[in-house]
Amino acid sequence: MLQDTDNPIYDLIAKEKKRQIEGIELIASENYTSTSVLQAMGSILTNKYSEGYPSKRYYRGNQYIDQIENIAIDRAKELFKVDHVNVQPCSGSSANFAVHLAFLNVGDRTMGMSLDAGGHLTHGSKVSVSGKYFDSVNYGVGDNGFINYDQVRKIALDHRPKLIWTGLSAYSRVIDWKEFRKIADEVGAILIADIAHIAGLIATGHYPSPVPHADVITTTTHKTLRGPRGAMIMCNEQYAESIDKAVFPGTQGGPHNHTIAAIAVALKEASTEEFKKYSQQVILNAKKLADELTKKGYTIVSGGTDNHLMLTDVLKSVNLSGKEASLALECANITVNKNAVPNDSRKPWDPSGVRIGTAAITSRGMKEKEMEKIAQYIDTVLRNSNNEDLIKKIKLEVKNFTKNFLIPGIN
Ligand code: DSN
Repeated sequence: MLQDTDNPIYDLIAKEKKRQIEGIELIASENYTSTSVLQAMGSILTNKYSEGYPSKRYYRGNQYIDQIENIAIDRAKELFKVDHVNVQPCSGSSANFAVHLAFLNVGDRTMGMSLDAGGHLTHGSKVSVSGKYFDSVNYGVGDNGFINYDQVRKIALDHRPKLIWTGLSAYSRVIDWKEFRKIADEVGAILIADIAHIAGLIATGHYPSPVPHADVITTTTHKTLRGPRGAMIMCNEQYAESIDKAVFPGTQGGPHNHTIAAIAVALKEASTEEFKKYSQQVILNAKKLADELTKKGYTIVSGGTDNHLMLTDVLKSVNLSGKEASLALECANITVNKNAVPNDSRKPWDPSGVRIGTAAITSRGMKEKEMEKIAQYIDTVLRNSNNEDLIKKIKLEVKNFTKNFLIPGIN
């Protein structure tokens, strides 16, 4: 047993478990998986190599692995109503890299939402391979924090990219996939929707689906979808071969079979009525939390949220940088990440905002009433960030508060 063979690692896992239990987890990209997902993830499937795809493997002995991968694929097709699914990308970043490889040559032009506007590093940021190997141009959001589709169109027409990326990491509003489709058609671009953050909300019909507007859809599986850390690429039959080749052998070797099995389990869970209700509550909670923070004088980018997250300009609200605010909150067992806000004048390492999400706390069964309490904790901490005694008191309150909410897969 791990406890006997490697006590330092066992001990640190136990400490991390305690941290998860005793804290309010507001990182928008995190969630708690079920015991079943954890069981599949921690299984002997990790022992097997299976380069290739079901019935087309380079190694023998894949009779069961093939069946598992096919189940994952079929469940994803059914849930998202897509033609083709590749469940092998190890992460969202590798999925997005594979998409670039499938359609572009080095130096070709790609266009995506800038990081500070709520896009993702892999949508063409200059510090990522997506902006280093490819000629990337960015669009942002208007002064009101919403995507301005006229501006997106103008940038697309001026630069005529081969790929247009939509999707979000910190954009809290509904994306008009249809309008992006029109823009992509006007410039002859392939349209990619990265739904990593909102996959669970889309699967349950609580956020518009990019199907059939996007040509290719990428997603991680561990955020609102509540599965293991992994990713998928979904596309029309027309692009299936290019996508599969770009994943393997283009960018990866043997797939993580334990993860693929856990993705299959999560996809089954995501098709239940219970998960549908959970997803709806995630959004209700986010709206409530945004309202409560607004009432307390916080600036929420775009004035609210349509999904599971919000971006709070803490510099404007309480004169703390994102780094200072996230550190103060961590001292009270409340976890958020510092985040740039649109047109941020500060550097990403210490930006003006924090991003707050409700997917994880909703998995613990928290509802609107608890959002009022959490907004109160956040406000007290941020307005008294130098008062160590008060922060210690809030930390104790948070510990007691979280005791009432069990964590799937842990308690
Ligand atoms: N790191 C993830 C997030 O927090 O949104 C995306 O890569």
